[in-house]
Amino acid sequence: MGGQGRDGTVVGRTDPPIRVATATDGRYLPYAAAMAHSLAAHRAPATEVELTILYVDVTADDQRRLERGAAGITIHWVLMDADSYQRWGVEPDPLVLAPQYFRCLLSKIMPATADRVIYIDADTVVLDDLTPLWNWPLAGLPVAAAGDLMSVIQDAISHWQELGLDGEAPYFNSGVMVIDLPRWRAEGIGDQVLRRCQIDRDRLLIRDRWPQHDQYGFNVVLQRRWAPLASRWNHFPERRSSRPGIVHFLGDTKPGAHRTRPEFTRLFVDAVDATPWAGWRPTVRAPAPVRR
Ligand SMILES: [Mn+2]
Repeated sequence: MGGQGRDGTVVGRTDPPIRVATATDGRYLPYAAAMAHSLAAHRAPATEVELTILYVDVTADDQRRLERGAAGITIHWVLMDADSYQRWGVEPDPLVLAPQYFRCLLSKIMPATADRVIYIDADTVVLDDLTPLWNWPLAGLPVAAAGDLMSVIQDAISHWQELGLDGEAPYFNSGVMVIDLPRWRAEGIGDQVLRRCQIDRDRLLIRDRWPQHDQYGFNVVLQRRWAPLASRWNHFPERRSSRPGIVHFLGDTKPGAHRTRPEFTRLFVDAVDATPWAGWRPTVRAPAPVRR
């Protein structure tokens, strides 16, 4: 299928479709619904999108409800319970049965013919067509990602020296990743990340406070081996931006939270209210009282 572009050139449909993956459990489902809706609503009409949702604790009824809010894209559901892990040859350690770790299994789950997938966390809204992200140059590296709020390894991993890391190497956020699947398969990157997190399971917090989950393992395994994404593809809602492509409500900056800029909370509200979860709002903690 194709059409005529404004300048008369033939505009083909993207072939293969843009493949996107996300992860959720029952608790995060309204986020996943808002993300899927925003992904469908902001794609260019000629862009075909397939969304694979890695899930646990989501009923068949809720799967159909989510699909109703995301008309125009194809959705595949993949159950991520202990049995599935075992089938994919991954030890179902309770630590890694959480949705944060589901992305580590993507190279086993995506079809063997797929060369790429864009992973996007569920706590996001997509505000643009993903074609530029889909075509992002990886320069032979396994992944492209954007820098985290913690800019370098030594800010996030206190025992970096013990691990033989370079403290000055940049630290990335694993919430949006463009993934080269053949390279992941060849190097067993997902398995390496899971193993690293299991070995260091008691050290996955920054300053004993902010859990890093998979992101810890990715940064240890892929130090200086990731291509930088423009920050507009993983924008943090406490910062200003006139044109973000994806807003990521990470950590304490959930929609409605005190550090989240109101224009980004509004974008989330618009997205979730266009789904069968209309009216749902995250529970956010009030800012900590001033200590006397
Ligand atoms: Mn996130």
